[in-house]
Amino acid sequence: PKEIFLKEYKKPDYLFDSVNLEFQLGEDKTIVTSKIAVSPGTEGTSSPLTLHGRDLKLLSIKVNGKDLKSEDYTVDSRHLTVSRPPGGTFNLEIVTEIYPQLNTSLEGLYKSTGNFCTQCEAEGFRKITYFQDRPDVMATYTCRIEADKTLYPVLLSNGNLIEQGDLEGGKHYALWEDPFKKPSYLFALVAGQLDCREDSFTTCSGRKVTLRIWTPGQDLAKTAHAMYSLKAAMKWDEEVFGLEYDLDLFNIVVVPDFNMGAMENKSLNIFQSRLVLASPETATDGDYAAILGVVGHEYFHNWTGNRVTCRDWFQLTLKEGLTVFRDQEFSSDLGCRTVKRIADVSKLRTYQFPQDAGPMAHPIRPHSWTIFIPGAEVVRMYKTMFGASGFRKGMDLYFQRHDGQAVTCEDFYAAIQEVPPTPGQPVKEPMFIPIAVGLVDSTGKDMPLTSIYSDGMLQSLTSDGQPVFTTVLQFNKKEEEFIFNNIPEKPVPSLLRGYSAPVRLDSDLTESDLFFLLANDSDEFNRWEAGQVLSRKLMLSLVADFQQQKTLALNPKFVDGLRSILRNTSLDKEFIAKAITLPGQGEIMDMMPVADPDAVHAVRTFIKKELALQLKDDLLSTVTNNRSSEAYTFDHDSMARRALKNTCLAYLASLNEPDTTELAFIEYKSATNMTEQFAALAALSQNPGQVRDDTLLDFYNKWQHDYLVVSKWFALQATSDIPGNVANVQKLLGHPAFDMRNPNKVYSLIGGFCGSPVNFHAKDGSGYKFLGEVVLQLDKINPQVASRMVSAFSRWRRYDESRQALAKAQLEMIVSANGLSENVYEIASKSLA
Ligand code: DPP
Ligand code: ZN
Repeated sequence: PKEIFLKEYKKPDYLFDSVNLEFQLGEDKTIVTSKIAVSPGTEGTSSPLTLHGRDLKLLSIKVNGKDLKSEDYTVDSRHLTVSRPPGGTFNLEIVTEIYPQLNTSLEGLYKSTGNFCTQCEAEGFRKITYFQDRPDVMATYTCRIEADKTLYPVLLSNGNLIEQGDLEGGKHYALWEDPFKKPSYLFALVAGQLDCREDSFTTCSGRKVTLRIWTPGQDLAKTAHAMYSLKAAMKWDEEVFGLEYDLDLFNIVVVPDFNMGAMENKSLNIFQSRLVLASPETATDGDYAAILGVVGHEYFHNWTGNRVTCRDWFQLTLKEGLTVFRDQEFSSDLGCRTVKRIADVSKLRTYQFPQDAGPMAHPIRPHSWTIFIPGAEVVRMYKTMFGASGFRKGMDLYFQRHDGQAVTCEDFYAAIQEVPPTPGQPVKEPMFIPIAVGLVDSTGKDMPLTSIYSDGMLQSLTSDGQPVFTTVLQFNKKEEEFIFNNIPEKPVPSLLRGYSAPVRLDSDLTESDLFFLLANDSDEFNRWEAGQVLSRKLMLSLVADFQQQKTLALNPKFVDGLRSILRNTSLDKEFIAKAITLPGQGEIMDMMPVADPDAVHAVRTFIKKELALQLKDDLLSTVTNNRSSEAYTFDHDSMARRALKNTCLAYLASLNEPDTTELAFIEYKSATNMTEQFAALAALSQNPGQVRDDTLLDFYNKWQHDYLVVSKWFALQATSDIPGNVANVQKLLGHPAFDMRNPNKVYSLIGGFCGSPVNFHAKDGSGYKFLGEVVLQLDKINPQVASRMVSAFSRWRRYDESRQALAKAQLEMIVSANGLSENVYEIASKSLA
């Protein structure tokens, strides 16, 4: 397969001014009629018109109402080319036949549990009809849907409902019109038996918007939190960015089978179930937070992605980086900023492959698109450099210039940078790395900062005579010196506050500096980070000991440091939970020249148990003091309480002593919400044995009717570190509740397994063999999902020679398989290259 490179960008030869679609949805086939008003592009008016298309049966093609003669067009498995289009504007009418019932790739039009739905990003629209399926072709659309009224009472598409009515033969129709120009990847259609929760939101200019969340009736009660999230997002975007919703209707549809987390189709967002449906009994705090973030994310795309879209897929970060940044800010404003930042930075650090179908994951091909830039971090640096109001002015200018256009990342940066710097904040070009710094005195207080020398210039840091306590140093060169003036004593520097730039920081801070920052830094993020740096150093040195078969021993200062955090009642409870959590195994392996999963696992387990032993009394009292009999609420304080309690319980249960097991069991039995019930189950299932098996079975029996909870149950077992877990996961593939066609279940069970280092990287290669076989099976069903799974192999060179050979053999087996999809071939072959 040929890769597409950025430098090959060429404007489209033809423009599509309007697109009128008609769908006749049927039980074994669907007929799609597409009428397009075409006009010549700025270049090449006499060129052939080439349209993309896949898995389509062409029934007819007309130009200006007349059937095209067979010598006037060609069709192959990827394209339809009209050899000599008439000069000037013309009408093109194409009729195709498609088979949504057979479409297990979940791209284009397909059926999910009896309902029709679409997924067109990135290149799904070409599986519906022949089209210039690229984001810089923007058109207004109408969509007429015809279907059986009993089977598909609800018919939805983008924009406004213009007309609906009954037809002969038990059918009915609906006609939708979207007044905003959009690329084909934002087209959506839904038809089926759905009920809705309805609410409304009045925008800042007084427009009343109807909000509907559609799902099968039995799940309606579980949509309250998503509706709350949507209204909060609409309000936040007005307040923070001055961005108002632009239509009278906003729909969200829930589908159980969906490749991605969710999709921002204009006014008709489609979500996989777990990112909408929640009740205290069935969803965890993590699920509630994910729903808030993703509902916000998709809504925010209405401006960053839809009104202003990407010129081509190399610009993906233009919409995704910016929109992730926006949803992170939204969640921070509604919850706790420090805790959210810690969670996002951890995600950034442990990002291995997108087992999570969240908005950060972009498994789209061709992969030369997705050179992963942590786009949100780049946007965040701009905000740090220009300040909130400068950044906002830049954003305003961006929308003012580019509304209705398909643009590039450069267009975005140009708008943001054009805004003049605020007085007292001279801006240097090019500005790359903003490092936020504070200096902490010996009593633990921030020193007032008044001025610095840099580049031989004296720069005042005070504004209105008020000293600052954190300043942003802008690094432009390989080496730079900053001299702080008027510093009365030797400070401990607090560097990269709030993780102001996505860099790996090496410093000569001593161990005692780090313990001091852990205990004192006013920047909570850096307080957490000091603990993480200490943990990473500790883990790496113990890994070396383990590899040399030395006895492992824990530094008592480390235990004391964590104890004082645990006892500090002035700290936020969720912060404490994060601060006493060790870095993940992947993070430590990343820091080793040759990743050694066995050593890292042994060391992490050792430290966990040792901490549990030495802090047992504190952990026990924290668990008991953080019980609550109040009904579940989604607010930061309650979530923080549960997070702290659950973290302590996991430590305790790792001891595998009768009293700690009993405690976890009591928590499991008495829990009244999924957050605590699931955490107790997870705590118990750390230790192989009868209690583990019985509790897992009990949980399944309790929740087998709820496929989202069952997915959690799969994930918990899949990610387990218990020895020889591959056999168990293999067995679960055959479990009646597992279904290879449902991406969420695949991500839970197979993705979960690959994300857990000890068993996936089992020395005997059993984990690799398992994945190799599953990928081939999965590829026949859903190439996009299969390609996500195969990417677990992509870092095989990081391991020892014997593991390398085993993983390589699987990759070679995959690339040589017959009938392999391009998606999987691309990732597997690139991994081998
Ligand atoms: N465009 C989609 C989203 O942002 C991709 N998952 O959610
Ligand atoms: Zn997105």
